[in-house]
Amino acid sequence: MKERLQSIKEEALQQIEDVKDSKTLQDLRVKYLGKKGQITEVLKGMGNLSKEERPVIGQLANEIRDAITEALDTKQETLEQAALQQQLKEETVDVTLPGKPSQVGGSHLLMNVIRDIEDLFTGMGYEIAEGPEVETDYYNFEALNLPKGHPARDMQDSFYITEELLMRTHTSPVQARTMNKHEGRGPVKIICPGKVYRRDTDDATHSHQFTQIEGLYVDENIRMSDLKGTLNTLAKHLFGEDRHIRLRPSYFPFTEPSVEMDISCKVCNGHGCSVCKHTGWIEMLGAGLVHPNVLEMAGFDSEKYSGFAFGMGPERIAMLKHGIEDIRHFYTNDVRFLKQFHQV
Ligand code: 2NL
Repeated sequence: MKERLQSIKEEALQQIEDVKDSKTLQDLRVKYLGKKGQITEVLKGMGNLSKEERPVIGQLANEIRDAITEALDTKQETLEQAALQQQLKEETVDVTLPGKPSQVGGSHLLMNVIRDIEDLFTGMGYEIAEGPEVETDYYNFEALNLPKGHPARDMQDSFYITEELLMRTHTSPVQARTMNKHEGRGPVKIICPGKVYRRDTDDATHSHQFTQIEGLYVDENIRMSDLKGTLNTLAKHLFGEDRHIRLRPSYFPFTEPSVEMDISCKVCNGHGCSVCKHTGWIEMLGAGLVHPNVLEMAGFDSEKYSGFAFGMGPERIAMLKHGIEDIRHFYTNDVRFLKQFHQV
């Protein structure tokens, strides 16, 4: 019986030693120590032993059971530790790895152009003025020297809401409204950015909705030279110090005299190429001295006050700056187009 117990011990300790997972270890615990386990089986046969042998074998059996129990417990501890280490290793987070980039939006190219121009003019003492996009016939046309029946109204056909209400065709009504608020006292020094609407058929160069920035400076002794200096500063800010400007006579109902400003072509440096249609110049904006009628209607004494005004299209500026060939790119919202100009 002694030998039997000894061999059980040796076999058990060897098997416990070789175990690789806790499931097998649990099976071994049952195999050796369980109710139907091998030690129990041996002890059951103790009835056949002599009185002298019984305590000796009993003690030996206890020792062996304790030894196996301890081996099992130690192994279990070892396996649990190993499992924990493995789990820690697998679940390690490397905080130095780069994170997943999140999609960040950016401002629209037109907003970038508008803000750039706003910054330039606020730096020269201008204020930014805004007004309604649904406008009265009076402010959109009448106050700008475009009475009902004036032929120039045809060039700015609009979307009418009623006979007297329409989507504004330019940002000039904001300037007329601002002048009114000044109750005949200068200076008025503002730029007006915003959306405007025209009843046009959309194509590469026309959009029924587009943006404008207009500027207005009304005070005593404002002259053509003030306008020219301001436009020169604007042109160089937008297109580079090496650009030149020229003013050509033009016509707008709300200015007299009226001019159009060209900027020397950057591609050919004024020598003529396909971009400037071999003229060396590219048309950029319209401007002029505020018509006396417009000043008077807004409550200013046109004998005392004078002013200049100019208007431009941010779409056109952006198209010239970046070589964009179709105005519809601004409004079809293809992110592949828009992303090229994102500013955060
Ligand atoms: C253009 C031309 C222009 C103005 C806008 C203006 C406003 C008032 C009085 C006088 Cl309240 N003038 N605005 C003047 C000349 C030209 O815009 O081609 N814009 C895209």
